[in-house]
Amino acid sequence: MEGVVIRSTGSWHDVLTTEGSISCTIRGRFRLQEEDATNPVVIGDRVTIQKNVDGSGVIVERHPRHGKLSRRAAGRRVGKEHVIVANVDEAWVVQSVRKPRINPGFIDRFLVMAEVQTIRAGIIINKSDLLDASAEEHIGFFVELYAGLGYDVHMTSVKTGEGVEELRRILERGIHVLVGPSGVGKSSLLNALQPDLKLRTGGISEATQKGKHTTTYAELLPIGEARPDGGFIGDTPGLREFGLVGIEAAELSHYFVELRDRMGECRFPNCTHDHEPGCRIKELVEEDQVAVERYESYINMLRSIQLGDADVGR
Ligand SMILES: Nc1nc2c(ncn2[C@@H]2O[C@H](COP(=O)(O)OP(=O)(O)O)[C@@H](O)[C@H]2O)c(=O)[nH]1
Ligand SMILES: [Mg+2]
Ligand SMILES: [Zn+2]
Repeated sequence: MEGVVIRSTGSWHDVLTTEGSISCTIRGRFRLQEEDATNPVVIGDRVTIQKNVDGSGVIVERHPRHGKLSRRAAGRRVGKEHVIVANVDEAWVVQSVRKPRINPGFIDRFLVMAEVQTIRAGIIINKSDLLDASAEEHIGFFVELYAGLGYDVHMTSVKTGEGVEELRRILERGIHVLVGPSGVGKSSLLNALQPDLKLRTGGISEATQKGKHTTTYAELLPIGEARPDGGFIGDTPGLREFGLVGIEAAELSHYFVELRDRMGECRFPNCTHDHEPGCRIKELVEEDQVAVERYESYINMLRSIQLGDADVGR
């Protein structure tokens, strides 16, 4: 029997099958297909199970993964990765028009993370009901910028319902993750998409929210009908601290889609597009062919990497 791991609490894994959810352990001598990863089974994994007479189950095989979302393993063991959600089809960064205002640095770090992990990425800009004339211009600029780079961009409002149905049609297929700072409306959006989730929203200051109300185990929340081949949103404490797995300063520009194909035009092959003479990327910024906002994000991330502090998602 096959299914998808929808909850993981350490030694027990809930596997959603066509017969419902089954609590499973992992077979003792479970063979790891990827021995450089720290965890054998995570939410999103497609697995084969055997049912026990008492109704529980045993995971006997993990199917090959695609689109996994990982972070560096604790202790910075080089090369070791810690997968937090498997088989991610699309990762979304959630921002809001105002309260809090859009943070392009956050978006760009997230997009780099998605490019590193070769996961399709999208941007949700919530609270479109708060658009006024000045915000319209500012937000419109970023919508065009990111859509022009090839990312999916959606404007939504939980208050008016704008864009919510459209988003539901996307999220009810495949495995998705939502990442975003506190207060942008992630929980409100999920409640609007799936009212039976009843997630807590707003009203708590960011400082007090940190200790309380934290997800303590990893879970896939179904969007629409709960079926093994249905749509899910990954919800895990690990999402708050994922980072760039072993990324080097000299390769950072590979993960900026508009820089990727132009780097060969710099004088030095290992150009970091910072201080080097003959840098074509800096010319492109001056010629307005590369957005200065993206270049600034690039330089900020370059500094983080050079300082050994390359975590994103905070
Ligand atoms: N005006 C407006 N407020 C919203 C919208 N979505 C959420 N909010 C409010 O924003 C605050 C934070 O929402 P919440 O869902 O808790 O954000 P989270 O921290 O990202 O989960 C709450 O007071 C919500 O009522 C929206 O589309 N428009
Ligand atoms: Mg929330
Ligand atoms: Zn350069």
